[in-house]
Amino acid sequence: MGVVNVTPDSFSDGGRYADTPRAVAHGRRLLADGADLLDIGGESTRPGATRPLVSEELDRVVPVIEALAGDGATVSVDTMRAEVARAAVAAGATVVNDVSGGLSDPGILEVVAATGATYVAMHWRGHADRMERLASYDGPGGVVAAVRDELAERVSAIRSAGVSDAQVVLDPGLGFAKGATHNWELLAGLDQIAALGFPLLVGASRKSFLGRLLADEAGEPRPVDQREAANVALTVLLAQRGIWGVRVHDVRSSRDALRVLERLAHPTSPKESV
Ligand code: PMM
Repeated sequence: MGVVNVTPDSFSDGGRYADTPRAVAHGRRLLADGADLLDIGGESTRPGATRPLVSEELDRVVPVIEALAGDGATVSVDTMRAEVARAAVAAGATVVNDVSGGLSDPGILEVVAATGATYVAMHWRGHADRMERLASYDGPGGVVAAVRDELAERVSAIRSAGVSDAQVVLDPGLGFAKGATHNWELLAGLDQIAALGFPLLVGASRKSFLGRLLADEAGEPRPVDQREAANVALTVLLAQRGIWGVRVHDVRSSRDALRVLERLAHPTSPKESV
């Protein structure tokens, strides 16, 4: 899944694709790089971010979805709002990626049920202005058990809204009300989340826990645009564990790594011309 943030304030790409032509061009580049799915978002969820108006979010994502779905791309909308999800599906999106898992605007589940869209339900505890205060996981089993149990509660709500299990993908929500250690524990304990019985999506790309891992001797985190090799390592490891998808900003590097894995799985079937 390649990320197209049509926002002026995302931590990961800092507003580079904030207008329709640049966002569409970026989406096309990600497709050429081998993306299976494009995730179009109009709201930044970086810690401390304030929310856009519904009208602003619609103006950002709908024209981009129309253009990219019109090209034949499989498109996902990254939104927490029912109204935006409805307009996005009407514009050609077939996946609704809701970082709140239906907690922010429960009406989004009815939109998913009515349209038959695939629904990514991410683990979430609160909006960006307060999520850092919600990063405590003191119960038995720590962060992995808490995320598993809270996602299981979301699955109950999703089913109650009439969404079928076949539509659902779960996501542990790295960085959302989670510190760096929580993220690593979740990645190590992903099998416990997979045991809920749904495909998994993971978004690690460019996040600050990778910057901290790669910090310099003075403790300065590695800048956002220099964390790609670490992200590719995760893409490979997660693919080997059978994950449904990885949400990445640089599609080409992850796709190249997956091609190496695929080639190694079939070493004797010659494909290259030399
Ligand atoms: N992370 C971000 C935004 N949307 N959606 C899902 N399903 N999973 C994630 O981890 C996720 C997401 C934040 O990253 P960005 O600002 O670079 O898009």
